[in-house]
Parts: sequence; structure tokens; C-alpha cells
Amino acid sequence: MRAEALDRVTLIFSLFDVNGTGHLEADDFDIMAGNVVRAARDSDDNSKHAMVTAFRRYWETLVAELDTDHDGRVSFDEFTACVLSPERFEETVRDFAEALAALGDPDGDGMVERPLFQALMTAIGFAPGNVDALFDAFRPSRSDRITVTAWIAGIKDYYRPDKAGIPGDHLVGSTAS
Ligand SMILES: [Ca+2]
Ligand SMILES: [Ca+2]
Repeated sequence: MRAEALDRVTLIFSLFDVNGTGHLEADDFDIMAGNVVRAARDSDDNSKHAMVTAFRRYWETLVAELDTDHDGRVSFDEFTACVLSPERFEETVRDFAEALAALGDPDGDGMVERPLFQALMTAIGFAPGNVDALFDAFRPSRSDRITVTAWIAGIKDYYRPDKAGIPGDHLVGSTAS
């Protein structure tokens, strides 16, 4: 695994552990789903429901695939395995990415504006400066919008063990802004 991939996974684990127990549990994903849906101010109930379902499925896949000691929760060591075998998580990550990006595009024109991107990504727990840097890395248009497809591709890349120097790396570490 690339060092950058491990950094990305370390960060996402710490954010997903919303309740701070040091493990991932169903509770973490319920809390985060609530946080993200609350940030999706302009979305309809169907889109919000799809996000809640995607978070739940994400958790169910993680615990089914990664809870090797069968204690009903996922430790950091267990979690890193998701990056080592991305093919086992492809569908779940795609569902999650599509549900999240849909919340970022409530009017369905295929574009995501910066303020809503900021709201959703900071609801997940990413730092505002990092989120801005990520948005810039997706090469926003002159009207300061990115495409839904770029965002979805970025989320998938985030979990790839062989990827470095990708937009998602901007989420790791501190930024000047
Ligand atoms: Ca937890
Ligand atoms: Ca476990």
C-alpha cells in the first residue's frame, strides 16, 4: 500500500469513529448519516433516504467483510484491509459516492457548487481548508462548480491502495488556508 493511501485510510477511520470509541460501530454510521443529511438543506427526502441507506450498507459491508475477530465492531487494523482488497468494496463505495454526490447536486444539473460541497464534507468531519483545497483540485468551472462525475471518481480513488498524488490527498494533513 502507498503511504498516501494509508494516510487517507487513517483519516477516514478517525472521522468515521464519530463517537470516539476507537472502533467503528453501527452507531458511528447512524450519527454521521444524520450529520450529513442535516447539511443537505436543499435535497428531497428520497435523496436523503438514499444517503442514510448508503451509510447503513457501508457499515454492514465493513462489519461483514472486515470484523475478523467477530466482536461486532471494526478496529483500525481490521479497517485497513478494505484498502488492500478494494474489489470487495467497489459496489458499496460506488453507492456511497453516488448518494453523497446526489446530495451535492439537488437540482440535478450534474454540477456541485462550492458552498454545498463545503457543508457536506465538513459534516463528514473534513477540515474546511482541506475541503477547499480538494474542491480546487477538481478544477472548478469559472462559476466555481465541479462535476458530479469528478466527485464520484475522486471518492473511488480515495480508497485505492495504488493511488498517490490524487485530489483526495488534499484532505490529509493541514493546509495553509
Ligand atoms: Ca466508534
Ligand atoms: Ca472487530
